[in-house]
Amino acid sequence: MINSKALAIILGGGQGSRLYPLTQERSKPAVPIAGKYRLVDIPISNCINADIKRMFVLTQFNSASLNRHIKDTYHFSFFSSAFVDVLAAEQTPNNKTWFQGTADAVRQSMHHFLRHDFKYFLILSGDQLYQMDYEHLINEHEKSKAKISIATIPVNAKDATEFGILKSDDKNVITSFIEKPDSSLLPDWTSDVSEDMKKEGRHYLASMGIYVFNRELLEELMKNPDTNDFGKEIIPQAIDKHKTVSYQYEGYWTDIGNIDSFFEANLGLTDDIPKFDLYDKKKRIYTRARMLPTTKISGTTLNKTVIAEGCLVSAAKIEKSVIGIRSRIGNESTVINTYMMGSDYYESLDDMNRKQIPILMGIGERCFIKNAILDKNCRIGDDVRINGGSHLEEIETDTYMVKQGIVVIKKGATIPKGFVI
Ligand code: ADQ
Ligand code: ADP
Repeated sequence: MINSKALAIILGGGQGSRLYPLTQERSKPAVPIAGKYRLVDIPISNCINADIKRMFVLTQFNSASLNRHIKDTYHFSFFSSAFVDVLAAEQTPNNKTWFQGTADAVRQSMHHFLRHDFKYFLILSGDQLYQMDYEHLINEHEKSKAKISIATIPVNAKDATEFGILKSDDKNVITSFIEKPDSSLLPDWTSDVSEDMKKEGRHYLASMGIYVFNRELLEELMKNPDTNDFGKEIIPQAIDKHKTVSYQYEGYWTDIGNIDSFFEANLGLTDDIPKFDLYDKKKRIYTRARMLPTTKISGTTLNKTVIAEGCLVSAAKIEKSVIGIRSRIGNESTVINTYMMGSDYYESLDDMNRKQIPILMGIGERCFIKNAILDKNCRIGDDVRINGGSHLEEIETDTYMVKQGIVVIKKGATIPKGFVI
């Protein structure tokens, strides 16, 4: 089945500076999450689950890993019109700059979209963890006879300053909107939310950055070259002129825009009942099928840990951690509160035996790793001690960075034997 009404546009990221250094060598949608997926798999899977199977991913720069991932993962039938296309900012004779913002990214790519037959643009953010039924969203949009729908969620005062905040009338028509209000303005922006939300102190209705636009309207709005951003310009300017409704959602949703929220979202998968459910039969999250062997574990005490396929683990203890594909963790090592992304390939036994590789990929022996993110293909030597936390100063070296107390080891970095962070 394919939903012929909607075309999905996934905003794959600006420069990704808040997720740096994970975005040093790849575009944001390609950042690995949950041990085996990539960020872009979330909105793409939500679309597939809603039969919306024509998608464009807009990204600020083209990365080989993003293109390879999409090409190798999303094979649709030869006879279907389904596709996932990556559009990176292009330099053309008329346009010499990168995308100036989310609306500019859509504007610059408009000619690619308009070749297709559809009624609604479904504009999605590429850096959020949630499972939403977009088919229901589109149906509600149609029923409301609105020209724009915005998915919304109640948030607390602390988070409200990070989002677009809105107010709606009793028919869910949005009457006012303010992008990222200063905390001093918040008292004027509360909404009448459900009792459950009130109990959690979530009194403000935030835009989730998920929009449905009628095709003709977005086409018209994009003709104004002075608007670069949906949150800052398009939405606040549109609500008075075009019927815009709120589609309220109360399920799990998190914006994983920075290292701290990225870390929390990943480690959240180790909770007894994770808020983001990867084990749901209907709302499946897709990723590349890799045909990896099973994971082998010897002598390790495991607690609240998620381990992907193809790992070789002989650590002493792993606790509250997400261990990604092909990870190798040596004897007597301890890993706590850590997201290890894993490796892109295995080193052969021959290479290891001939000692041609001084420090093997993965974590060596007798290491202690806590509060860290290890990007792919890292080589952590024996007896390394990484103890992340707020006591550490923010610094950056060639091989690692400390951000918000979390130690991020860069992709492919080698941390020498006995090194202490
Ligand atoms: P932000 O998340 O701050 O607020 P923005 O930085 O515009 O908005 O990002 C929205 C999405 O677009 C993200 O996925 C981002 O990576 C991507 N993006 C940003 N610049 C881009 C560019 N130049 N090219 C391609 N993609 C780009 C928005 C809304 C708020 C709302 C929050 C919800 O403006 O009103 O509350 O989303 O998260
Ligand atoms: P993922 O499982 O994360 O999608 P891939 O299996 O696509 O990763 O591998 C990522 C990259 O690593 C690919 O470009 C692949 O060719 C590369 N790769 C595989 N084996 C090796 C190797 N022995 N040395 C260097 N790169 C390799």
